[in-house]
Amino acid sequence: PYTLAYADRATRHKNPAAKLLLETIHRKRSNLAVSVDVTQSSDFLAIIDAVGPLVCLIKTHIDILEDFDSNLINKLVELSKKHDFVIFEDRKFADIGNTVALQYSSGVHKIASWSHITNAHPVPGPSVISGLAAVGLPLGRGLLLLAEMSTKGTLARGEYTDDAVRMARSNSEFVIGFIAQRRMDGLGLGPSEAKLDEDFLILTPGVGLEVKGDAMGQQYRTPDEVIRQNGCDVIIVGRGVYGTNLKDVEAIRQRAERYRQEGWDAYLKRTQS
Ligand code: UP6
Repeated sequence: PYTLAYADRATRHKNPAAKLLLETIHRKRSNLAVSVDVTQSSDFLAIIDAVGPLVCLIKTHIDILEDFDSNLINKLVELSKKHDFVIFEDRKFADIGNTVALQYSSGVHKIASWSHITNAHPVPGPSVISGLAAVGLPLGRGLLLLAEMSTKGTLARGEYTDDAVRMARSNSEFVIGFIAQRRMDGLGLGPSEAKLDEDFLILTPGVGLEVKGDAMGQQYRTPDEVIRQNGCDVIIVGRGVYGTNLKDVEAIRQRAERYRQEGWDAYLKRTQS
């Protein structure tokens, strides 16, 4: 198993966003990221305020908010300071370098100005990384590549996943890890093969305790499967935490605590066995 401790990795990591995430995980005893995929700002902020103390990271899809304004970003950043969490805008960039640089820096959302971490599909090739790095690196940001997806029938597998790892290796100043379903051992991300100066984070969506999937191709595994059995670093949970009644923030908080506990126990089991 992959036994390196978050705390040790935090001291060694050179990218500021990755370092902050590893430190936050260690400090809060939480490898839980909550994905707040709701369309109203009031729900968005209330959910983040409720789960904030329990998470290492809040994942956003800022473009689904119907009443977005720049003041919302001020409130999100305030909450990230109040509750000590990292922000990850799940933008899934996938265009030519020039376009992604503009999408990342500009428009109404100005993602680079507030999101510590964002992600990109490897499909355009290395230029998607250089385009985003031109904006994000000077700001101390980090990028995740989507090496695999949680969905049924995903095309991100095999050679595509291997190439994503190679692209990351050639750009490891800015690329801090992957959205993936497992630690890709055969590719040198495991404990035996890993170079000492290399540390990629594995953030994993498709996590649920109650159901195995949804009606639109999503597939869920448990925190134990993801963290202990597959060596991932962070569980990303959306509907499993915020559920269907967005007003019941106490129930949302309780579900977040359950995922935090299960994710942390799975990490302890992995690293202490
Ligand atoms: N996400 C996945 N699978 C991927 C990549 N990203 O589910 O391979 C994102 C979705 C959603 C969240 O865009 O925001 O993770 C999962 O939400 P859920 O827990 O409600 O299914």
